[in-house]
Amino acid sequence: MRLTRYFLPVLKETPSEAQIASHRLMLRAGMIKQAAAGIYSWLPLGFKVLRKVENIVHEEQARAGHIPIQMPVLQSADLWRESGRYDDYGEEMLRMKDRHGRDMLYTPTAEELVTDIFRAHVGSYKDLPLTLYQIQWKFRDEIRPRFGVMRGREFYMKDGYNFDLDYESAIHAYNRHMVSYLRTYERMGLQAIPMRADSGPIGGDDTHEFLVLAETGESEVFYDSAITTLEFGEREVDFDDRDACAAIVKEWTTPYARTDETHDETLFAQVPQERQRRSRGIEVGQIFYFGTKYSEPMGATVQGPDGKPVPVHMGSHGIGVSRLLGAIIEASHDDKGIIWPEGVTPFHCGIVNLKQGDEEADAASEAIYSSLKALGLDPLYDDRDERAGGKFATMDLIGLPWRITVGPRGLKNGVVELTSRRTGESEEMPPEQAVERIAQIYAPHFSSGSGVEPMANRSFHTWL
Ligand code: 5CA
Repeated sequence: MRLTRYFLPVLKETPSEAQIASHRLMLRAGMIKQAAAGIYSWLPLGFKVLRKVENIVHEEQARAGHIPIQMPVLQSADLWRESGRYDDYGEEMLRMKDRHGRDMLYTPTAEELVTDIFRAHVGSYKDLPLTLYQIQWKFRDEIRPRFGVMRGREFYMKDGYNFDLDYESAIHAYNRHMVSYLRTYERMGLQAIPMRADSGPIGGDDTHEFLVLAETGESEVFYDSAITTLEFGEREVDFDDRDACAAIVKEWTTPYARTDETHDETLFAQVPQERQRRSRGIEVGQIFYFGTKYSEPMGATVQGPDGKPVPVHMGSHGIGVSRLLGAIIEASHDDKGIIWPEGVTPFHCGIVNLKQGDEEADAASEAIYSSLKALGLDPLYDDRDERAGGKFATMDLIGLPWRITVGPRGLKNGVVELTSRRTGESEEMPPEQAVERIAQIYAPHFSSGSGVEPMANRSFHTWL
């Protein structure tokens, strides 16, 4: 993309309504614009990152064997009356009437609707296990929407629902979700710690929240620092292997880690003192096992092996897709702006032409731009006729992890400059070598994993 053709409405001033870095930076970098309290339009740069985060979620759900569907945002109140939640949910639920006077609502979550799909189409235990999920807009009329996309009223969420014959199978589904979430967050450059939590209006006994440690987080957390040394990495997991999944869950749930809702001072005191940490965290996901809470009242049963109908065991599993953008920025920024992890960056690198209009600088920048694109990479070329300082400031603000700087002086010696946004370190090298380096950096991030290939050879949506 050429910056002169793009729509990147960056702000010079710090917006006064933004209290935390991620909100400030998302507004300043032209990623979002508030449409109403807690409701945002996603501008091109923000929308691109949202799609990248969403794509990682889809890929990791596919890896775990979960199946994508799409349910509507507007739902009839009738199903919610069946489960008893229409009255229970309270003022967070946005309610409305259609022209016939029928009660409708904007979905805050979708246990009822997915259970209705299940009971209509699944009749036998032989069709289990089944996990359906969607990534869809939700609405919760939060009393205090704040911190931008972090606590919105309209927000984008991945919600998944497992249907299993018995408790053991449902716990395996719970474990499978925990394992797949660990890898999902790591691919976004985040450490998200599973912590025992409280189930709130979703209900159920077993639940873990995933928290990204950050000063500005809304949850108070208590944990054993040993948990922060765990890394999922490139493990190959057989998601059908119950013991393998359970072992990974054990690894992550053995060190003490709880939110204030379930914190237990006596247990915490058993953690060696030098490893006890109290901090704050951003909740970027939550998994629940709630057994037959919805299947029983809604009659979601299957014929068991003995021919008798049994209510299915269920759980639901959420990821705060839009909130994740805020969490990633909270975890990765500096005074100058955002620092995107390679896994979610909106563009793979920036190209800064220091002297637009100079024949050699223009030609070299164009050559780098087209070589990167030919390799299937997605560069942002700042081809504006602007001062170098202004161009650097924009690049630093929008946080592309790598920048190639092209100027007449370097070109006289046959070099351009490759700069890391994270470390600020620069290296001079011939243009072809800079292109090669960018290609190597991103090779592991392509879906195929086999290196950088021309776009046409890659399947972009491996989850479909
Ligand atoms: N039905 C279950 C799981 S599918 C559910 O709704 N879980 S939840 O309430 O925990 O929400 C899932 C995730 O959505 C949360 O972990 C959080 O990351 C995100 N989320 C919840 N409320 C908001 C909000 N107001 N703004 C942005 N993200 C939110």
